[in-house]
Amino acid sequence: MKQKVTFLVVVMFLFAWIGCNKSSTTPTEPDGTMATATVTGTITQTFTITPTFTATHEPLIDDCEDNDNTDEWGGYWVTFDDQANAGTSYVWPWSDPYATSHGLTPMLFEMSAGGYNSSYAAHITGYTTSTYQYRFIGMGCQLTATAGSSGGCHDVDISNFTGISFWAKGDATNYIVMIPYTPSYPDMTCDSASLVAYADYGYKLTAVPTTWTQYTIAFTQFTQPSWGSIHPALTTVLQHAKQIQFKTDDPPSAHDAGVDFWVDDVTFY
Ligand SMILES: [Ca+2]
Ligand SMILES: [Ca+2]
Repeated sequence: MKQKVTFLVVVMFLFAWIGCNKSSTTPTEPDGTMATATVTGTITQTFTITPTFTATHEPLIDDCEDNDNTDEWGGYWVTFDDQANAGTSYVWPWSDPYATSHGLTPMLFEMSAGGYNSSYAAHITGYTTSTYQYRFIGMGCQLTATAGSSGGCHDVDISNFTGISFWAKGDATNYIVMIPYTPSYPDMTCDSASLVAYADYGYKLTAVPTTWTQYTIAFTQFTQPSWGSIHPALTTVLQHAKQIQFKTDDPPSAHDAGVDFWVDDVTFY
């Protein structure tokens, strides 16, 4: 933006005799007329503002090698379970609801030793129980620092990427990678329910092998479950992404005996 401001300032000094100040004098011209001072100036200001609000991210979400609970996009790794559905499924690292309901101090996500060709990876263990019919546990990597904060809940537009790639290993059961669609800033009820009644876009990872396996999934391969009744465009969901989730998938009972799921080198492409 360029703005040119020109000021023409004309100041006329008029001195009036008030009568009480006998020492004051009135400037006069040689011919005796009252003096008039004229000041003329030009002020030119030129400035340019270049917007820098377009955040650019490297595609890598996390290779987990710094062994902390945050990813390269500034978000947090988290776990979740069906405690909020009155379920009793268990995930390690603990979900906050599990810790709270058991009188435990909530724990930060911990990476596990033994990544894909590397030192660390994200890993969950645990089990599901039939207490909640649609039982589940899972983990997610948030894509903004405030994605899980009720005072922030900022999303990010990932629609410029083609898809997501990662290495995973499991226990020969089914998991699903999902992009939850939840309210985001400036809607401050952002911790409320899913915008699609939990029928999120996802891609099923069938019988995840017990050895590291690479998955490369175009977003166009993500679909909503057949029972979903709310169908936003995939692009809309990608434009308001807050988290990538990895969750146990049908059949639910398959995970009652135990869960062992790893993921590493999570990246968009
Ligand atoms: Ca790693
Ligand atoms: Ca990290």
